[in-house]
Amino acid sequence: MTGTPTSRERIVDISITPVAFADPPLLNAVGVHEPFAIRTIVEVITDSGTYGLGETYGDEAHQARLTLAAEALIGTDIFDINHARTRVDEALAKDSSAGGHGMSGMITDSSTLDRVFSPFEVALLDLQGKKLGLPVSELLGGRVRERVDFSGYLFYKWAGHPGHADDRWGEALDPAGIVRQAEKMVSEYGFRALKLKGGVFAPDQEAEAIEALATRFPEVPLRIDPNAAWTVETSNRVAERLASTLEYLEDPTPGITGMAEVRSSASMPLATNMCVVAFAQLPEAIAAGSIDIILSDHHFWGGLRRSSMLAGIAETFGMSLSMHSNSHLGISLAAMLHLAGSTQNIDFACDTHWPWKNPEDDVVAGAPFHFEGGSLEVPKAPGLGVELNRDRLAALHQRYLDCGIRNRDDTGYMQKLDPDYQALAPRW
Ligand code: GKR
Ligand code: MG
Repeated sequence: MTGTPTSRERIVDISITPVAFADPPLLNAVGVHEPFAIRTIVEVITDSGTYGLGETYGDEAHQARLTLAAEALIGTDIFDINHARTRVDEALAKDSSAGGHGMSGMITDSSTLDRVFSPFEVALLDLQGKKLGLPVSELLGGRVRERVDFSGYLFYKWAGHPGHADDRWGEALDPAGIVRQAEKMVSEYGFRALKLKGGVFAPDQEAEAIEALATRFPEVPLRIDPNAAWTVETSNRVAERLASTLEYLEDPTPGITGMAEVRSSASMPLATNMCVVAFAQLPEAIAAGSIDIILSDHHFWGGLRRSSMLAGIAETFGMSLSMHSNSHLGISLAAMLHLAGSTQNIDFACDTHWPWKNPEDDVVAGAPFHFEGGSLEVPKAPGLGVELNRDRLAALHQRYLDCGIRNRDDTGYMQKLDPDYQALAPRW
């Protein structure tokens, strides 16, 4: 017996809207976050008048590629994701520009096609879910968990942007400051895992911060991520010092070979969102034995279905998965929840920058996310389960126009304040 065929639904319009939202002065291995983080909101509209949403980086070169892709996607059936990807691939063949990775120089090897196609794929899944009355998690094979655990993402930071009032988090420039920040994050969000963004101060000071966290939160799994700021020797030394303290060590040193060297002597698992960020890098990294854990990220792994494919590859080769994040808004968070909610081998609490933005700075309607015990529920409404608030979209777009930031540039911002600053990898 066959079912009733549904009518086809095709893309008639796509809008690409850059937005900006306030971001605190978070320090990392390449500098410091600028006063505003930039993102792009992708809205795909069909001939039935329905819209699907995606969210991605805001850098100018990336936006130009999104526009090329959007033009190529007009007329595509919302269920024809494979064909849509081919169209975007063909459209990008006309592009010879460089840059636009959205990562301030930290991660530049991701696949351009996967990075550009991702928000369209998410929007198509949102549309499919709306048409079928099913949440995206069910289009990805069904939920394996109803709630997704997140880690509290700790950053060294200044009290406020230079020349501006202190933000609500205050200063964290030493172990005591990091512990204070962790206490606030745990009390507000209930996180049951903590990650420290390192690569800012000398490795021993950062190791001391991890030890202070371990003393204050003895039951909480801890991670540190210096974004490849350490040499192999330094990484080995810190790994030995923190052998009994870390759940995993994230990107201590640059490159597939360097990571393999550290992994051969470190006792804890090694994770990456830097040396393996594209399918093409997997064979070499697996052969070299560089990593135990891949931090997946649908924004650069080609969307949600390709991230599910990555999960299958990780399972096949005995690697675990966790999830990477950058400064993001609610559309990205919803997509992350559907992915993590339907991926069996997400074995660790996922990263999110969510606490670092003001709650009212978003483009989604209402306040759909409620942390309990550091976890969020996977949305159950059709599609992504979030709707656009057009007033807020317009306001954040206006802020983008006003703020003058056109590419994420943590190093350039730091150099305005400290002209001698250099982003070095490795630095120690
Ligand atoms: O937001 O400064 C930051 C982070 O350093 C981010 O850009 C990284 O991509 O969180 C990320 C990571 O895990 O490497
Ligand atoms: Mg990382």
